Amino acid sequence: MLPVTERQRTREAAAGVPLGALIGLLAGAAALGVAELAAAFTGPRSAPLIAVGGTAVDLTPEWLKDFAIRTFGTHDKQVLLGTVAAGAVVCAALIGVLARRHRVPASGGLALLGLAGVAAALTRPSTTAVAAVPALAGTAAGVAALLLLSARAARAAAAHRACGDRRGFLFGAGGTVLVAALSGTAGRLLAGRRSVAGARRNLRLPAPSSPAAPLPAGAGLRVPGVTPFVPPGRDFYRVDTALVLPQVDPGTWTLRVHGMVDRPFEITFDELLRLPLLERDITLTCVSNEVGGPYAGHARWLGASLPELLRRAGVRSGADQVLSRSADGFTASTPIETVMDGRDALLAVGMNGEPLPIAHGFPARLVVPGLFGYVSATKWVVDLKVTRFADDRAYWTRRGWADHAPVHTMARIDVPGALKRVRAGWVPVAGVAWAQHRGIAAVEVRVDGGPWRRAHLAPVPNTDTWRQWFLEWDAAPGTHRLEARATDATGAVQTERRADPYPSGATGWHSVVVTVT
Ligand SMILES: Nc1nc2c(c(=O)[nH]1)N[C@H]1C(S)=C(S)[C@@H](COP(=O)(O)O)O[C@H]1N2
Ligand SMILES: [Mo]
Repeated sequence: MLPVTERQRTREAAAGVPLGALIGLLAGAAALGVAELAAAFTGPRSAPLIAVGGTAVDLTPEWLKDFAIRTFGTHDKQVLLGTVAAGAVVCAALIGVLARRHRVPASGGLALLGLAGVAAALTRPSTTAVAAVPALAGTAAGVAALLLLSARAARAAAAHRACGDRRGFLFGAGGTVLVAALSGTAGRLLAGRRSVAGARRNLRLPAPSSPAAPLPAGAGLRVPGVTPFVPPGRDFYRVDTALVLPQVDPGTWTLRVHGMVDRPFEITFDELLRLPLLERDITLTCVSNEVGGPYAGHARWLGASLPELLRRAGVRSGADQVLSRSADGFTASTPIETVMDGRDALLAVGMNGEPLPIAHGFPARLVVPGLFGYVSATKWVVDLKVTRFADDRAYWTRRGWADHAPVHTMARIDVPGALKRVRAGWVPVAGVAWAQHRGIAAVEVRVDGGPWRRAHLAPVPNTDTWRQWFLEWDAAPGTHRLEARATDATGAVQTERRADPYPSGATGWHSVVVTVT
């Protein structure tokens, strides 16, 4: 072997960095591919990146979550998973570079990352010990690939690029890519078979025993730009903590009703469909919605009466909360008093004449008119525990959000849009307003702080839905501020006081500035 000069050594070490990074990335890919395959059997939430991402969601402080929702909106999940993936890429590359010189510490580093994946998977709500398997299997594959590839790369370098040894490395690298790609793809395909999309398609919902009255003619204004009264399913806002959609099979679904009750029971989906089903128009809103924001949606729901189910169980005195739990461990605490006060609280199975979309809770969810979603609208619901606020907290209330969260009276200006330019003359000003279960009695609009003018209100089927409103504005050239406020049917005027969503929902008047030319 030729003597190696200092310069050669430095040059080789530098050249080793990209190769090291490549080795790290290949080992990381093998780890994630094998983990993905294992997760096809143990459930998607046990896949390391998803488990770490889910843990990150749960540990994120409220201010950062607020910022993420505000900045990325409903793309917050993609941004989070992208960040976790980018972190994994950087770690894998660094470990690969380290492995060129120090194989044992590098393997230890990779094993530590794997352990973080194991810890994240095991501490997700509603999991069992098998959730550790994907991260463990992935770590084993990753460490094996790391040791093999760095050993072969070292041998090739030592033999000064003798052809045979370089070939050894290339075979190893090719094999690793193959393992990563095959296991990853197989994992994806197998996981696809867990999808309940087929079960949803085959499901026929029974007719309601209590149908909703037809929507009054004109409930939806035909003003371009105003939200449709019943938005198409894909436009219905979605807010939840699920990084992968829970796939809950109606064939094995049960709902357990227990806790402070005289007669705990469990029902299957077939039994649920045999109960009297109510069809009701109810608008749902999210506590995270900013003034003027998009997190409100309306649907015609089909479901069993929630108070009826609680009466069947026999709520004991002293209980003041229903703690509902979803298949993926999310929980919501709903005041029993509200559920039992005569409003149409539903254990819903249908949305707009179809089974619930998977993203909106298939096969069953709660809907309680008048409460924000986080204290009432548990999707993929599998468990109802009758309890007390003094004893049990829920996912968001544990993080400081309010226990009692009735929706605030809110008017939103849909047209003209903020910062839009409009032609001088008669301009339609229109939008939606909501005060679920109290009802909207008036919407008023003012321009540049002038006198309030009453808007025309579209008819509504009941007090649990949003209401569209409309006004013609004689717009003069210049820049103008439009403000809207609603009055609910108890006579209370929407408060002007600005509040952030945290901890009990945003308040204040929605305003838009427009330029008239
Ligand atoms: N399982 C589960 N259910 C959930 C949530 C969740 O994170 N997980 N989020 C709640 C919140 S905060 C809201 S506003 C509504 C939103 O329902 P949607 O996604 O159908 O619009 O679902 C509620 N139900
Ligand atoms: Mo929400």
